[in-house]
Amino acid sequence: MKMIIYFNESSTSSLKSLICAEFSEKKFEICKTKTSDGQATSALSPALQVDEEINFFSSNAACLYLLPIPLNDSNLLSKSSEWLEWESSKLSPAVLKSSSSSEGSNLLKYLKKISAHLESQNFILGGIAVSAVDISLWCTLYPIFQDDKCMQMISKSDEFANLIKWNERIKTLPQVQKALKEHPIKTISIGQLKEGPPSVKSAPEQKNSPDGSANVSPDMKVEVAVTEDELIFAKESWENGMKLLEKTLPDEKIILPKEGYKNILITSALPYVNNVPHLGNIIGCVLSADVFARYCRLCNYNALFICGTDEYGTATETKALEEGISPRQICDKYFEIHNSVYRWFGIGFDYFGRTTTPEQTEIAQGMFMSLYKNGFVETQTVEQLLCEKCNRFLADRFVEGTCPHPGCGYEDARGDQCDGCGKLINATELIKPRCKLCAQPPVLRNSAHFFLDLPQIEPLLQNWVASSESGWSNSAQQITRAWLKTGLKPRCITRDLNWGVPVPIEEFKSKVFYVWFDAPIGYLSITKRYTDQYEQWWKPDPKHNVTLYQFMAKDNVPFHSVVFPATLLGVGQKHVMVKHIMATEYLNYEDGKFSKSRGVGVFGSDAQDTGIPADIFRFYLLSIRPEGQDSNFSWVDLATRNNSELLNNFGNFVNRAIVFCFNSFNAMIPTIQLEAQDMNLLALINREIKSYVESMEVAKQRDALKHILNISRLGNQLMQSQQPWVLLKGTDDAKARAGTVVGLSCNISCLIGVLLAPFMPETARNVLTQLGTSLAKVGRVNPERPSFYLLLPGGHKIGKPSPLFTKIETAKVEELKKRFSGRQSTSPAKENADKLSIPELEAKILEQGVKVRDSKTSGADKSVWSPMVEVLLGLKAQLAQALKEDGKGDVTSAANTTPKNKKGSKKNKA
Ligand code: B3M
Ligand code: ZN
Repeated sequence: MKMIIYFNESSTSSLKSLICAEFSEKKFEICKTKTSDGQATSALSPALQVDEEINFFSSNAACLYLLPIPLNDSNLLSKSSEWLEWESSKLSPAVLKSSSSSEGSNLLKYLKKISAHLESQNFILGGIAVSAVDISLWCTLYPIFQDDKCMQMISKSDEFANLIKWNERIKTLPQVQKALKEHPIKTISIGQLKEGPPSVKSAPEQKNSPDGSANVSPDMKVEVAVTEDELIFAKESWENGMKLLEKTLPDEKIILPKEGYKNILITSALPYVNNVPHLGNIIGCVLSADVFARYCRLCNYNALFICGTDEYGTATETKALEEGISPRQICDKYFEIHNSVYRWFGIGFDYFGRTTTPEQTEIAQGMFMSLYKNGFVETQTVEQLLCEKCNRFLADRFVEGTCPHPGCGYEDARGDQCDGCGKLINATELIKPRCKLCAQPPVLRNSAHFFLDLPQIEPLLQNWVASSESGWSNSAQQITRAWLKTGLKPRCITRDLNWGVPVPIEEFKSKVFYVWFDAPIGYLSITKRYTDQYEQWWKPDPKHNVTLYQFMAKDNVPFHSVVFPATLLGVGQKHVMVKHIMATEYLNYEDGKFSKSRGVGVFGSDAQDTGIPADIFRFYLLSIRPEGQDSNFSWVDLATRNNSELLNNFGNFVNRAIVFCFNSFNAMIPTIQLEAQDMNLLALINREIKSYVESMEVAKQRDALKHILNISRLGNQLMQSQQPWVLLKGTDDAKARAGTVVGLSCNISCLIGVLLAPFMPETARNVLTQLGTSLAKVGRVNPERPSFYLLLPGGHKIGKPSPLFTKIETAKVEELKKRFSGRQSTSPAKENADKLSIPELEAKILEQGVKVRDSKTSGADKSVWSPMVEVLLGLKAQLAQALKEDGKGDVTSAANTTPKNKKGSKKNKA
């Protein structure tokens, strides 16, 4: 048998095979892989070669070959592979990081882990003898054991006592002594041992140099150390990665679950139609869900992304009254607004529907009937306020009166809350209550309602939560636990309203379901509008293994984690249950709250009117996505990130790569011949891709974005250290090297284009088009094996370069800040555009009154004239408001007409 150990005196992994070879007592030769000038002869020689044909590229594999674990102990075998895996994926990178960055790594944590593990045993795997695992770990830690400062530091703490003893034990073994004596190792020096975040440090903010290039000093080489395993993996992936991808999913008109694929169902909370969404709403659900859906498509997951407007309930009725149109008209109007806003933001729903459909009625009623039959609903009588004049039960916010709280006495308290003292109110306790619409005093009436019997479903629910919550975002888990801790009470699921899904029980037929009972059913009914095969997604065949991801803001969590799941469990038809609740915190606007009424913040089509592209908004919103805590939108920050991260880092790199290829290589990707240092770069890029995938899988989209930007930083460093512009003027070899650098840079640009596609779809398309390719051709990520592979081979023809981003100037920032800072700065013409004058309102009221009377006298059904009445009431409310603003109103409580109001009204008249 002939054994060759490839030895590199500055690599602790060579030491591993050397020591293990001493233990094996076999004969071996040494082949040095570094020449005297310190250059590696080959970045990729094996660690060990046996009989000229078996190559062990990984040093851990070589150790196991030389110093085998007894094969009959499967427990020991699996433990040893766990440890070795940990050594190469965690420990070794942490040691290297401590040597190459001042930022600290997880190393201390790992040392503690090993030390604690050695508490009751002499060696890592127990037993009386040293194993390949001990040697592997020990060699990796060798630089630390050699470093006096490090040793001083760790010997101060008892936590490392076992580790120090273990070091002594191994260091003094004769085989170890012999190996070290004959082939001493040059160790890297370890910086200060301290803990830090595990990702690559981002480069300092870059400024433009005169030639427009990022200002990275030329000697700043890409020389962060990587492990040998990472190099092997990088080479293998670069060459074969493209082939490793399975076939791309066929593009089908209707997406249904497919056997053999990951079937992913994605929903975004269904926005109410009573408002125009603001940037906080957009990042909270639709945009986050869109990024996830687009990521799934990159990964070749079979994903369906569903959303739509939530159209029933008091909120819609109130809005209708406010605007003087019918609830149906409100829904139609706001559905269009939401739809067009999302279209502008590039939200790629597979289907965007709405809840006021026959499908919704059918499914909601069906689910209710199942609950009813299964005994999970009960009736209770509730005291409610009825306005006899308006012939309607009054929702809390439709009643006003005097605050019942002692010492307050505020006369304009609302049925849910008093604006005078801020306390919550029970509508039935208001003193001198009056109907908000007609000012008549309402009467108390009993009304029977259905309640969902949550206490009865609770045991099932608790079980389900316990088995599912691990896939939920942190806040979703906390909110749910808080809900469950207090124990569940029955919840009322019906209302005395017109605008909703009718309750399908004879005695209740004038009532509708509470909006939160039917809203989540909207997910199903909207899917049914998309395909009548919708049950394949919502009541999936187990063989399809459908996984449900739901995106929402944190206030929606209890309905998705408790109430709706309880409904589904009560229905008992094996519906798919949510696996991942992805909840966001809130987004503030310039350190305050978004407020439509005060005109603060960016709403609806405002973003479009700024002239800033949708992708820039997407990028910015995603980079401040409120994941762990509330975050803040600021124009200055948006401009800064646009100008530094997009324009200067990413845009600059991609543009330089493409321009070089276009001008100096005839728009053709040059031949790429990677050198050892390029392999190092590939390995570093792979780390970023791996982190990107890990973050994206759990919707940590902010983090994922950072990893993409780290890749373009690495790209800039490549350009800056290799200077292809200088190489191009040199020898043939230098020119070939320039080709490699440019070809590699174009490939990195292409990779960034792909990874960025979920975040900035238009920009991605632009980058890929300039590179003469498309998402359909190269847009794939392999989540099983996240790595960089050759995307654009030598000879590939690229398109024309053009800059990706434009600078946002300070003046623009100032203008935008002003424009959206409050009502006074919005254009007055626009403000009043949809407000009618008093005479206009009076005329409309007359006209509408005639319509109602005609309709009633013609014997039309209530369902026909009641919406007309709503419109009439709304117009009246508007008139009352207008009169009040004009100072003419017969204001019920004169005391509340403050001087400020009067002043305001004078100004209005002027
Ligand atoms: N419409 C609340 C909201 O827009 C509600 C969500 C329903 S999700 C089923 O915040
Ligand atoms: Zn009334």
